[in-house]
Amino acid sequence: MFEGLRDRLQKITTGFEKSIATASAEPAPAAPAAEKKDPTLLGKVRVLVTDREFVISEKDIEEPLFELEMVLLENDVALPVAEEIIAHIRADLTGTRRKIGERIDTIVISALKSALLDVLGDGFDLVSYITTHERPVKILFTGVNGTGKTTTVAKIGAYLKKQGFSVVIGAGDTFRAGAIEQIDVHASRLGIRIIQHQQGADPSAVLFDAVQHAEAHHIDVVLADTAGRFHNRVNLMNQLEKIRRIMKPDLIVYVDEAVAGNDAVVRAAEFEKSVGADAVVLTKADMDPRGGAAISIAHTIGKPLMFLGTGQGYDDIVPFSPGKMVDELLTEAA
Ligand SMILES: Nc1nc2c(ncn2[C@@H]2O[C@H](COP(=O)(O)OP(=O)(O)O)[C@@H](O)[C@H]2O)c(=O)[nH]1
Ligand SMILES: [Mg+2]
Repeated sequence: MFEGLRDRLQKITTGFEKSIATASAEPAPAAPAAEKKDPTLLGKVRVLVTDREFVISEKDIEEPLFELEMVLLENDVALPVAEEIIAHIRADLTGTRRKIGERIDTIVISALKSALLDVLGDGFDLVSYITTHERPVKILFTGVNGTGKTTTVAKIGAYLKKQGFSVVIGAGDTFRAGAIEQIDVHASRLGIRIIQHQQGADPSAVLFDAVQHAEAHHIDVVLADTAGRFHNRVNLMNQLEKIRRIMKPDLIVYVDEAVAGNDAVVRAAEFEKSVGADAVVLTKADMDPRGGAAISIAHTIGKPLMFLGTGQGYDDIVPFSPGKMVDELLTEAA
């Protein structure tokens, strides 16, 4: 996951190392330690020799920062997000006093970490959401075709079952041939109850039934699969609006694939504007060497990333953790 970006980030921290090391050949003016009043000559010598520090200036890091921005953009990080990361690191590093012998990569990595954490947001803890909300919690999954919605519904069903919740799935993709069978196969493998109608039926009616079933049987969570659609296809978007009015989801989850990079971010923003989204799942992170979508999506649309899909098996889903993502990207470099 994200190995291409990780390799490049590793090289970048070396770039900072070189650039700052060159700049350090010139001692910085008056470091605070040197300003300590020490009347003795011995004291003055000690200050000069052991407390010599260098101040990192904006100029010293200009080149590696530019290089870093290029790396971020080449790895599909959205431009405004890349700019924000760079500004954050520049502000963090400029004026930093560095003692002779102190490792620069430690300073750079910690600035990069805090910049990444800043844009990654907090994630979304679905288990605690369900625990603290009235049941059934109704979750509507939406997004374009083929990105992994149906698989994600099955994976989240399996995940929630393992966490001790009861689950019902609503087969709301009545549009595509084979879609009902697909989710039906997942549900029966996982031992999850599914509510389905015929192909071509009104998806709002199916999902309404799924909610009623959950209410009647005190089921904790309704997971609603839907047909893929583009935000600019008026009919399908109207249909989604109808589903929203009838099913009254507690959460709308936008699903897209990490491998789509910036396209996923742009589409997520469009969906957020038209039907709304409360959280995002990015699938196929296992096939994404770049990581740009995962880095940019939450900050761009202002909604948290909830899960990453990491493969085709039911267990291949992980709650998104900003800390883990940053470690994943900077592990080799740390
Ligand atoms: N490698 C990988 N493949 C995935 C992941 N999630 C879904 N897929 C695959 O993507 C394809 C489309 O998934 P599907 O759930 O049918 O997408 P939908 O059209 O949005 O419902 C299937 O072949 C899935 O197995 C994932 O996290 N990693
Ligand atoms: Mg589907």
